[in-house]
Amino acid sequence: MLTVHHLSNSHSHVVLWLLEELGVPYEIARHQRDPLTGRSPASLRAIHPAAKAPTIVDHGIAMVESAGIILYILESYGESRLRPSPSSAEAMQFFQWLTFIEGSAKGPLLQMFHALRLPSEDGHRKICEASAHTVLSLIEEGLEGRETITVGQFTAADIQLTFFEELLEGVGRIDAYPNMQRHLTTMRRRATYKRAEQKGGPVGLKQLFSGAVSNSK
Ligand SMILES: N[C@@H](CCC(=O)N[C@@H](CS)C(=O)NCC(=O)O)C(=O)O
Repeated sequence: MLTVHHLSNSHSHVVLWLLEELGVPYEIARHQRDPLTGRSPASLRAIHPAAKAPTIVDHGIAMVESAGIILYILESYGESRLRPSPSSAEAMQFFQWLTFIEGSAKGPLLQMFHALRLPSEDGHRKICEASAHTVLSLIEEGLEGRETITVGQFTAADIQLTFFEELLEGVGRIDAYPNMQRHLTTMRRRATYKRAEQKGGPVGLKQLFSGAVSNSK
């Protein structure tokens, strides 16, 4: 059976949520963040040297990297659910957004988070804020007039996007992006999102981004 090595209050919530959506049986092995640094513990490093969440083990092999894990689960257990039909316009959107979030958007978001400690007139801070705004605006436009990031269909890309929006909320900037805020609110209402939280613990990134544990991502 597939095992999710679940780090408390982390990106591995998306894997629990995806498995809940698909109704795929899984086991959870729990790992706690270091209470001071927020970093993952040695127990997670023992499973995979990256020591990152999400980590899964299937077929006796440990795997990291959320977009790859999502695609692996869809391909192995999804039976064509939570993704558009192949070779369609929607499939192009789906693959783009699923990979854009961790590939192009998260780096600028985290750089902005660190730069926000600098004075507001600092030049480096301004550059970081501008480059984060560029990628955030693309996602915001992608959600314009839509409930889901792929036209007309809730997909695993919405699950991946939701965690990104939780990061943006944790950084304190989601108010500037109403479409993302609306999407986040809608996604949090899903029964499967709540079930994943019941099993894995709450997702609350504001506290993670505040003060002493700011080095946690
Ligand atoms: N690009 C990776 C990012 C993984 C990542 O940074 N995960 C965070 C949790 S949200 C983590 O493991 N933090 C603890 C640490 O780095 O020690 C992915 O998408 O899986």
